[in-house]
Amino acid sequence: MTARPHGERTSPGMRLDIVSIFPEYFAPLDVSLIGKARERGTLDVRIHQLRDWTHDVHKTVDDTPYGGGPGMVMKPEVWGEAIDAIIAEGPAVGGVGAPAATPRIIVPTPSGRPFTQEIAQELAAEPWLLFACGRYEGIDSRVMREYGARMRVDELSIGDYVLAGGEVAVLVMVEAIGRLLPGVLGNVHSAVDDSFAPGAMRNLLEGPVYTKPPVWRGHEVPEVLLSGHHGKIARWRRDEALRRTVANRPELAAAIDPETLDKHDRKLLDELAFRVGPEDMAN
Ligand code: 6GU
Repeated sequence: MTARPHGERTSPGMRLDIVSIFPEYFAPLDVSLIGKARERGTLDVRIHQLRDWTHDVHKTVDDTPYGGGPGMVMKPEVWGEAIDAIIAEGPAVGGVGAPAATPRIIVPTPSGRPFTQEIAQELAAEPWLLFACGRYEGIDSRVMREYGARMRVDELSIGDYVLAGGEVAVLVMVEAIGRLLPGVLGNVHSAVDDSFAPGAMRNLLEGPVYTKPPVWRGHEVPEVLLSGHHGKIARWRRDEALRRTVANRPELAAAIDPETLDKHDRKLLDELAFRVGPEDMAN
C-alpha cells in the first residue's frame, strides 16, 4: 500500500455525456464551478449533436405521433444509434472480453419523477451519466424501454412547469450534481448546510444573509449578527429559517419531525399559528 499525502484526490472523476439537437445550449458548462472542474479533470463532459447519427439529407430526428395529436415525437432509430455509439466509446471494465461499462441514462421530461437534492446526491456518486435531451413531445418511449432493460434509465422533471426541451433542465441537473463532486466547491462545508441537504436542518429553508456595510441605505444588519455571541446567532438563524419555511414552503414546514423541535421552536411556531406534524392529532 502506498501512503498518500492527506487530501490528495485519486478519484478518476465523473464522465458526463449529453445528447441534444442544440449543443449550443451547453456553453454555460464552460464557465464557473463546472468549467473549472472540467479543466481540472474532475468532470469529463462530452456534448453530442443527435443529428450526427441521422442518415437522411434532412437529418430528420422527429416524426408524427402514432394515435394522432399535436406536435412531433423523436424517432427511436437515431436515439438508438447515438446511445449505442456513446456506450461503445466508453471505458471497458476489466480486461479484454469483459462487459462494457454502462452509463446511467437520464431523460429530462416534465412527466418524470421530481429531481431532488437526494437524487442529485445519488447521481453525484455515479461514475458515468448520459443525458438524452428530448424536444417536441418527447422521445419514442421504446428507447427508454430498450435501454431500461440493460441499465438504469430515469425520466426526471425539474419542476411543475413545461419547458420547450430538456436542455435547460439538464443544465440545472448538471449544476446541482456537479457542485456535489469532491473538490468542485471551494468550501467543503458549502454543500453541507444546503436547505435540502439531509441532516438536522433538513426541511428548513436557509434564512437571510448579510455582509458589510452594517448600514446600507438606512437598512441595518440585525444587531445579533454583530454581537459575536455564537449561541444567540445560531438561535436567531434557526428562528429565521423556521419563519421563512412557514412563509414560503408551508408544506415543508408541516413535514418537520416534531421530535426535532425544541421549546423555543414550538413557541415560535405557535406565534406564527403554525402546526407541525400529523394534521388531525388535536381533533
Ligand atoms: Cl426535465 N423537461 C421539459 N421539457 N420540461 C420540464 C422539465 C423537463 N422539467 C420541468 N419541465
